[in-house]
Amino acid sequence: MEEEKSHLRTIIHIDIDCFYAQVELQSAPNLVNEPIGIKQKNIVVTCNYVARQYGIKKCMLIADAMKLCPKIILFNGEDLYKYRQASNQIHSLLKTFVNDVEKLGFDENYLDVTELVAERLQKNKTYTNPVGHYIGNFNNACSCGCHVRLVTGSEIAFEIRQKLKRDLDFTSCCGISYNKLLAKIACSAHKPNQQTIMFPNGAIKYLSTLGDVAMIPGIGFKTKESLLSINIKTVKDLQAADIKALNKVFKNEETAMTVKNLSIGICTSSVKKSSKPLSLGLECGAQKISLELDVKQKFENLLHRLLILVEEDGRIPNTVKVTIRKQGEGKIAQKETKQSPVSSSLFTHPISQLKKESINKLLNIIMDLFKKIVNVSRPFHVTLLGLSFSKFHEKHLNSSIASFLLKKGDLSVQSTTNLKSIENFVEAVDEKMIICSKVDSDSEVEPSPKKPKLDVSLSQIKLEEEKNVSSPSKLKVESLNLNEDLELTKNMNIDQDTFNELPYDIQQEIIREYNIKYLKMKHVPCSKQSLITSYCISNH
Ligand code: DCP
Ligand code: MG
Ligand code: MG
Repeated sequence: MEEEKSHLRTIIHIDIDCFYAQVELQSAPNLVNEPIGIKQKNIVVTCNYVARQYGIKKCMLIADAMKLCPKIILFNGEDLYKYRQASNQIHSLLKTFVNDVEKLGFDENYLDVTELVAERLQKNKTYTNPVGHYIGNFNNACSCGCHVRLVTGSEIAFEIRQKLKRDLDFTSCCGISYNKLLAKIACSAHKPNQQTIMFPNGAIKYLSTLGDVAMIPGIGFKTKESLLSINIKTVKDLQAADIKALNKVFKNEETAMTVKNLSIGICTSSVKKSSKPLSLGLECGAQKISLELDVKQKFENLLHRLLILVEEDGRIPNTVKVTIRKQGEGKIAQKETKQSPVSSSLFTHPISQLKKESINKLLNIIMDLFKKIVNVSRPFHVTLLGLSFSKFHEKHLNSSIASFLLKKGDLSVQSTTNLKSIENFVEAVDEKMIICSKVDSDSEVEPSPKKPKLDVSLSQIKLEEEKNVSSPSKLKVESLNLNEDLELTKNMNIDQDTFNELPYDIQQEIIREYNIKYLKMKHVPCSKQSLITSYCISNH
């Protein structure tokens, strides 16, 4: 009875078939029946299902793939721009069905369709058959009524897959169950372009056929190692494991129970609505960078690429951060970071029309930060350069404080950098580029290009265990006197450094309160503040 309470939700897990390959084939539809692969460095990161018939697998060495299928056509997949764009379109389409959509990686999403199912069942009481495949005994229905809910969920999943095909031309797979774990496992049961329901009466048996414990989403490398130490290798072994033995190895009863529960299909994790990342960043690694000119050029490349991400994101960043890995003599290389506020006025939208002067200003800030970490008057050896933007705020440039604070100089610049030239620029970058966008949940982990995947099943596991969330740097913010908001705060009798460390929203709240106070006092101290004041009047 207690178990049945856990069947109340209806969750859909959706995964796009051979994602990168489908994206590439959209611009080469004549190749749809040919074996194609997507390469990053010396690896085929994915391939279409025609190529899979030759035995080619995801993350195979190109040399091995060529042996299996010499006529395979390879696309270069090192620039993630198209994939990221498609990924965002897919996520937006899914959000037209329900609000609660959690993005997992580039091509996977969870949808909690519990309410939608309830609405449909209320309107339409007729009992329908499952759409697609199912695991478990459909005729031996659970007394809690979840069979009917899951069948309704399978209708919704079918509609979603149809819409994805019709609107965005992607085929996909869906798993439908009463929790995230089982929905994800069901999704992989029949591929490609199919869907599967996992009924509760089929879950334990199906899980026992998965083999390696690492096949369970949520069991990562460390957990697998701990389990191996007590000779638990397969899901079946884990299902039969003595909880006392697990308590001993994990030294924590809760963890032991969670791990054991996963093996029998119990998972209480909720679908967390994906939010935008806290920061957007890129890194560029190299054997040796020792000239200031090279550093500047590499930062310029990173900046152009990063601005494309900012454009797609749609928000305006308020802080820029530089990361450097220095190779000291005889010392172990360590990463160092410095950050600085940046003025909103530098970011006009669309970014494609960003003024050259703004880009140069940003580059100067970046180089100043670099020089705070590296003494360029002496020989230096850097092996990694990183750039990120953070402290975002939603853009409403026409009505925001930022637009009132636009500097006259920023408006007078003529030349623009268009997006096409930015893209061309990006192609010229040959070092390993790593997207290091960290998010405030485990929802989006973007695959790094050119990175061999040692174990496909392990890297797929991103549920609870391997949260790799970077905390915002606690480094003191160096004011470069370029942020008008900050200039304003100098009049406000508050500690500048403390103010710099505050999240953007709170900074704005303080400024707003300050101005409201001034309004009450009928005193407007300077022209910039009077602009903010007028903003306050028109918006409150
Ligand atoms: N990817 C990557 N590096 C990895 C794993 C994946 O670059 N180590 C990329 C290529 C894939 C995309 O992420 O197209 C989605 O990963 P999937 O595991 O979902 O693989 P596919 O969508 O390609 O194939 P499938 O049909 O098996 O889902
Ligand atoms: Mg996929
Ligand atoms: Mg996937």
